[in-house]
Amino acid sequence: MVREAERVIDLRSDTVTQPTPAMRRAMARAEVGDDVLGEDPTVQRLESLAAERVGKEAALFVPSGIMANLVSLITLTGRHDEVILGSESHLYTSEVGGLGFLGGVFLHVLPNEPDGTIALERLGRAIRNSVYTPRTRVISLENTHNRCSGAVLPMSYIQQVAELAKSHRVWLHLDGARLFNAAVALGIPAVQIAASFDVVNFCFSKGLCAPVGSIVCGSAAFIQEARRTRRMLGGGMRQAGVLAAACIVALEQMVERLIEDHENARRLAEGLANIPGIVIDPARIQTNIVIFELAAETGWTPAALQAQLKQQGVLLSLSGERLRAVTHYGITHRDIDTALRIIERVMKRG
Ligand code: TLP
Repeated sequence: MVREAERVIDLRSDTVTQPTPAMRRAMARAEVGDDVLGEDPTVQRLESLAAERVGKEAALFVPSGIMANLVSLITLTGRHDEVILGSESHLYTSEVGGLGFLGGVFLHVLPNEPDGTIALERLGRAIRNSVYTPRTRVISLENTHNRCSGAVLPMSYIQQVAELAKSHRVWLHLDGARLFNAAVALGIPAVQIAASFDVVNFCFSKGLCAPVGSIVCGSAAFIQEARRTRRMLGGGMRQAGVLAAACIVALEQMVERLIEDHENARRLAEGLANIPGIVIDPARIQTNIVIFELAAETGWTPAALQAQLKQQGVLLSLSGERLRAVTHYGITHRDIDTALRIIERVMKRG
């Protein structure tokens, strides 16, 4: 088979993005100090900018999204406590069970609906605090929802969960690894989404293109405690300003353009829907993650198709038993059309 892609079209994740030239310049120039001693001015600038963007008092820079989740949830919980979270959440499916292992926290898992929500009645029934049970301390939501094809949680749903959490004196946490994708898709500032949550994490190193870094945002008292948790986990960084400088550029320059990734994802989903044997409802694609299935009669398994496409220069990832394509900075309309042509051609041969 003749290879059509002139270069590799890497749709495995938005984590594969390279830092932009503006980021590299900012990194080279960054003023730095020892951040564990509280002396890195660039990290401090990033933390106040991030806190402001989500309307919280303070923020804490951490190396990764997984550490952001760990720092947040370990800080909010103690012994005998549990966190309620979704069966499809990244926290439950992809973080090596670290919250249980490192935090000694019980993970109370409820089924995610296909739109990334957890049914409200189910949540209401699950909250518990008796002598027989762990004590529910936190509800954790994910927005956008990775394994639910980048679904954006409806604002009305978030508000209802927040009321429920408040009435039971339970904290509400957001794994907002792709919070800005949700905000851009809804056409509202991120602060509006974040307002319902006590603690919000987001990542700079996904669609926003920074090389490294995530952040935890919350009240000043919470962040003070979170700083201890980060240190305990070994996440205190020294001259981290070189990284924070890129994250500042990410926040200032890379948010608005996420709309292009969403358009490309929709274009991809619509094209995939026209390929015989691919099962996808393009109307469900709201952001930059496109998850699809293969009809059994095609004879293709997701892993086999993934391997064949790789040989043709199109890289996809697996999301459970399904295939996943993620659009991001550097992926153009043209790449999407090329990828679609290659997928159609490869599948015909199967
Ligand atoms: N997600 C990665 C993989 O781990 C699957 C990806 O390619 O999508 N929360 C959410 C919702 C995430 O999607 C991810 C990463 C994380 C947390 C963890 O972030 P990192 O990788 O920075 O620790």
